Amino acid sequence: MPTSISDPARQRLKDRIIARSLAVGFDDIGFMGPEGMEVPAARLDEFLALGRHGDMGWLQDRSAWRGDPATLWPEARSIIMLATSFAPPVDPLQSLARTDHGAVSVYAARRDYHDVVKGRLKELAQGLLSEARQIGVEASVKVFVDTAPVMEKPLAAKAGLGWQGKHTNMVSRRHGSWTFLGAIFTTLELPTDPPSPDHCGSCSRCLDICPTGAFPAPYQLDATRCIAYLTVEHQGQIPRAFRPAIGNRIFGCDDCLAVCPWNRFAATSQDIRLQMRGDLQLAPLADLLALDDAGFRQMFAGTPVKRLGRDRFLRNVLVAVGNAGQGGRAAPVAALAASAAARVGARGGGAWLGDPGARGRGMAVGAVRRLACPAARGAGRARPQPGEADPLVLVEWRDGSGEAGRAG
Ligand code: B12
Ligand code: SF4
Ligand code: SF4
Repeated sequence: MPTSISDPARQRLKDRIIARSLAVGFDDIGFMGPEGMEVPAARLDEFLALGRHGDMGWLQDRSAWRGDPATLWPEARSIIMLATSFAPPVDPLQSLARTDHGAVSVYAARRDYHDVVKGRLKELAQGLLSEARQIGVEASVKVFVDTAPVMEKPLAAKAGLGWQGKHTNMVSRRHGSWTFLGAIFTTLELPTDPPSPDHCGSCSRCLDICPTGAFPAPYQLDATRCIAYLTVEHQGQIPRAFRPAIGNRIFGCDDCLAVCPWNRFAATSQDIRLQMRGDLQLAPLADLLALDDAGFRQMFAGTPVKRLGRDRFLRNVLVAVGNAGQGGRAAPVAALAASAAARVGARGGGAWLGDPGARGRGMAVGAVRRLACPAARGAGRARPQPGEADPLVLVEWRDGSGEAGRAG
């Protein structure tokens, strides 16, 4: 229900909410009304019509809600957008040179932000309700982070937290490209903030660095070409054309975010609940290959990586293994090759070509063919294992035959 309070009381309430947001751990906050989202809604429709969402069918499922907060919750009168910095202590692009290690993107090599941000949103929403009650007003709230049908980036831009950069993520003058977003919808009518202007200017660093050419135009992303989609959201095999460009990125990609010049104003995140874990961010590929299902779950417990499941994780690791052989770093690749030699042809858990998961088994075909290892190359020239019936795997044997022996 819309509530009736005086303008000065509304402003005081807003000030109290701002103070509480900082106290619970948010780094920035902005306020907006739920109307005026027609342009982002039309762009979402265009993105979907062009099929740029790939197999993220959930983006299409409730697109009317996603494009219009007033349809999602007609009683909402204000939207409070919150940002949490996850600025890394070192440039994550340095990890890309360690081709015998798997690089997990900055947002994922730590506790799952969904849990941390949602906890804080709930705490702040409770605080808002209690502040409102103290002035005799009853209100309702809903909190959203990431998975709800809400377009968080254009909302954050409208609430003045920053602007949607040419890489399509929200950029903040204070925190650069490194922020997680979250939203509180409320029936309270609160004073709004002006939207932030675009400060990209003539810069095109994010567009130029993208390894897979995922930006058809500035401010537009074709998700089906983005490494974050291919390694995190995509269910099937990773298309052959993108495998070399993926390098050693085994979960997500930071390139377009990392080169943004506005990051120079971002202080390293001090958030103790979101501290980065170096052991996850860059781990030896040989160790990752040795993980069985239990080992995978244990290593990535509580992080976004765990949701991928060991089957797709192995798929990604094997793409990186295939690429490691191309880099010419003899010693590290020799270690991987030894690991390959031990696994090629074996059956059961931990064995590449005999892996119980079809995605792992299929990707293993390409990996052993590209690794600079005679044993692996021998197996790569061989035939599918007796009894192999999975079409995903058979297609890898059939279509990738030209890759045999190419490496080294
Ligand atoms: C789907 C999704 C993805 C998909 C698609 C990304 C995308 N850009 O759409 C994939 C899997 C690729 C992805 C990747 C990443 N994601 Co993501 N993702 C989402 C999610 C769930 C929905 C985004 C969405 O609505 N996409 C649909 C498109 C149509 O929306 P859009 O990008 O806003 O589209 C705008 C532009 O294209 C622009 N536009 C289009 N045409 C034109 C033309 C002109 C002239 C102009 C000016 C503009 C313009 O207008 C559109 C509407 O605003 C949000 C959470 C949420 N609920 O909002 C997180 C979210 C966007 N992701 C996030 C993050 C951190 C990432 C990664 C950095 C993770 C990583 N390191 O791997 C990468 C970044 C890749 C990138 N460059 O975008 C954060 C971004 C935070 C921020 N500060 O912006 C979010 C908000 C999650 C969160 N709660 O923090 N993600
Ligand atoms: S996350 Fe990586 S692959 Fe995706 S658009 Fe950015 S640079 Fe390109
Ligand atoms: S890298 Fe440049 S173009 Fe890309 S978002 Fe940052 S300022 Fe904008």
